[in-house]
Amino acid sequence: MLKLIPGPPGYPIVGNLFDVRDEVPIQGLSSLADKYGPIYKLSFPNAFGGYEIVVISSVQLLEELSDEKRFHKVVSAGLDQLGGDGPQGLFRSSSEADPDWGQAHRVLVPAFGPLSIVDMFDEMHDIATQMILKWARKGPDHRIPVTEDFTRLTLDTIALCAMGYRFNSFYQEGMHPYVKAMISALTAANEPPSLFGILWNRTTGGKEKQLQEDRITMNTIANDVVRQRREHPTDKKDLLNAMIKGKDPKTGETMRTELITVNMVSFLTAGHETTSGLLSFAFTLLLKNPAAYERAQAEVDTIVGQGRVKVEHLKQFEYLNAVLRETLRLQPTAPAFSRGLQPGNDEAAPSLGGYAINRRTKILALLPRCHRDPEVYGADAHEFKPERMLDASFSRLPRSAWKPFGTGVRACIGRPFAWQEALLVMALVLQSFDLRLDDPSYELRIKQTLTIKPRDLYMHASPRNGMN
Ligand code: MNH
Repeated sequence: MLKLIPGPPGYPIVGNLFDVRDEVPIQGLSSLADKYGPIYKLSFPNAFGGYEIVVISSVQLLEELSDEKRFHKVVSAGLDQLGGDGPQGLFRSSSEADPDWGQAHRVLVPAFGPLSIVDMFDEMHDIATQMILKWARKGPDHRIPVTEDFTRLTLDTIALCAMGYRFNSFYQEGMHPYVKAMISALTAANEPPSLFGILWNRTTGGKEKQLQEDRITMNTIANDVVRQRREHPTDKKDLLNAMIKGKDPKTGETMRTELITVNMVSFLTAGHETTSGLLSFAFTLLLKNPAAYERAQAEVDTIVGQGRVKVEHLKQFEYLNAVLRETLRLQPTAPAFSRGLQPGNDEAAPSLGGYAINRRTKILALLPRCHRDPEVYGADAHEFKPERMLDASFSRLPRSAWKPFGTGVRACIGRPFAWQEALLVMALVLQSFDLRLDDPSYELRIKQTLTIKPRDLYMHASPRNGMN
């Protein structure tokens, strides 16, 4: 006999709308988990029959949800709004059966593989050095807006590595029109839906027009870059050339321009916010935990000394690796992902964890909770302890204990890219500066757009001796 999923009662017409209207949506969802447990249900009735979201918060449930035979990715409302009509990029494709997803996946998996990423190291180093120089020039009294500077860094890095394009964010106060449009689109997409929107199955808070304009701006600029590359071919090893030249091993076909453009836009978007958040959280957590900070800096000093950070160094950074893993455990910057029943799943009575679900149920894996499951991580699950993420213990964790990059065939394609970039930047910053918080009593607060970042975080950087 399948059990019924508990959940807040809700109201007529609006259902549970008011239960999730938190300024930081994942915090609202987490409080509900405190009240209703590791699996609960929210309902949103509307003129089209409505939908149901089931929120899960334990490693065991996440393990079951990760079964690719039974479940697959479904596109959540937040992601859906970013898109628009026309072909879908990798990220937003609603089905693995979509031939556009299949083609882009097969063409891009090698381009995102560890070997190709190593080729991007020098360009990553170029942009990271721009940030280091800026901090050094501004000196120790400068109040570094941490999340803003890391966002400049990650955005410039993905644009340069993906398509040889320089936004030069460290050399200007104003924003590039692409960046302006992208921020505006991300803000609009994050607007909570109005009551009207819920009733009419529209997920944006009346920002349709704004989103439309922003999408056109981004597409036009990206399309222009693709066109210019086609007119002036290069042999640069980047994602754009991989898409222009790559033949789908299954069909032998190359990607059409429209699809290349839409994927380019999705890399620029998916490829910067999460990594910027990761770096911001990593430094916050280190600054709040001086012993970990010292161990991380000592590792860089031992392995690199005062010379140039090289790609060969990265795999020796065992402790930095653990710091990044532990950061994404506590603060998974893409804090949730959605799955639903696999179309081919013909279970007569679909279920999850012994609870009844239905064909259209969206299941949300609430990562900050799953990642702090006391069954797996113990009573100190809320504490920052990179030691528990060193290879020896990391490899012994249950498979679904750490899923900041999602799961299955739709897991993050940019993981090796993000990891190389984050390790390099950590090493360069720790090698070059002694850091301190602007407000020594800063307590971590969270700001959520689609991703999460620390709010109001400022620090100071004093150049260390022998900086180069
Ligand atoms: Mn990324 C998918 C997290 C960096 C490009 N990414 C995902 C998913 C998660 C995720 C979670 C799965 C989402 C879902 O199931 O709905 N990504 C991250 C994190 C970082 C990150 C935490 C950095 C830290 N991602 C990057 C970078 C790029 C990128 C960098 C590009 C350069 N991610 C993608 C793409 C997908 C994805 C593309 C979609 C893959 C697919 O659906 O086939």
